[in-house]
Amino acid sequence: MATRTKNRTNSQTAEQRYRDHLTKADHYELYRRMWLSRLFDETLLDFKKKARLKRGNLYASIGQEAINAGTSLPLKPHDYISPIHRDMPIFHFKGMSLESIMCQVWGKAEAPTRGKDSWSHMGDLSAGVIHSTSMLGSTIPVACGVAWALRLDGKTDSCVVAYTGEGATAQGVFHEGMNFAAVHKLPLVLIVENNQYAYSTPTHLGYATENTAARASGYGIPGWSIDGNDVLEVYEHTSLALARARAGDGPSIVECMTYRVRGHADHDDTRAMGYRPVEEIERWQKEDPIPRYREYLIKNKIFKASELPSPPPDVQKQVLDAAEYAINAPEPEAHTAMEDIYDESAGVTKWSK
Ligand SMILES: Cc1ncc(C[n+]2csc(CCOP(=O)(O)OP(=O)(O)O)c2C)c(N)n1
Repeated sequence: MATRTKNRTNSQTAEQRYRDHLTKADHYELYRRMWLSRLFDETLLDFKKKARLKRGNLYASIGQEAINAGTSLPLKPHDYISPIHRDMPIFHFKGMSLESIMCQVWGKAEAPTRGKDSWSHMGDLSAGVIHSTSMLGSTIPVACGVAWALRLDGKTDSCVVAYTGEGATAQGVFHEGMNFAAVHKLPLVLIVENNQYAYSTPTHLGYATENTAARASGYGIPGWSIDGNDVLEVYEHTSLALARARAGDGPSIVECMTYRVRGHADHDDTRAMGYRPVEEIERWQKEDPIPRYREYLIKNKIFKASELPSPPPDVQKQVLDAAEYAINAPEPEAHTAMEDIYDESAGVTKWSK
């Protein structure tokens, strides 16, 4: 695992200098976002256990909260994200309401897909969230397409941040997308959430390079493999990659080394204990990004311990209220099942029996 420089010196690197721009309010926002991510997952897992949520699989990002918070804070409203299944809290940080995300989880009429699809298979272009799908790796060329369109439209200050797991970097389309982005210097930042397992496949069976950031040199672009459980390190490198993209210098890869604390999804939790060494799980639990950051904030006298409740009660209430909102929201009506499927304005004929 990459380690962070403990004592900052005058010879800070370009990416480290971004930390100095953070205000006290920014630090609290990073802390809040990490807790919101944790509570989002824990609340849904609890609701499922209690049968108050009876559908779908839950792909938790527990342990990966530093990535959710650190990559989302530097984004501007006119940027876009191309997220994947473990990024549900980031949909919210990019501008979608927690209520609409919860309605998607419960399949309600108010959900972006109006109950037609599950979990992260949704998007909202008005918030800058590109629709996420199950086709891992294929999200990269789609993100490149959006970045290309931004360029053609002259929107030089807008970037696309695409997320992927380390497993999906082995897909052919991933390579084609990254190569295309590099050749055309597209404003793309790729965040690799390297949580050490692609379902039950460990990294040494997934790639033979030292890490997935090493692939960047094959595309002729910068790649950093960083401590993905250190929210400030994630924030710094995302900020640097975004600055490069906005300046027209093209894409970069930020690989965040982290750990998938639970199974692939909730149905895999028990089995996951079997395919991972217990010592490995315990070692990574000690790297929990939330207490690590809390300790940093207190040690560096940015906050007093009493100012950092764990969890912050207002965040807990926000998540619970949004879940209750979805539970009480109306179910979709049957006739809406065939709506928004075909673009009839483009002459596509509606399916009929
Ligand atoms: C093209 C494709 N192949 C297989 C799958 C099935 N699948 C869903 S998630 C997953 C594991 C992905 O691992 P990784 O990319 O490392 O992300 P993680 O789930 O670990 O965050 C697989 C194999 C899929 N959705 N799409």
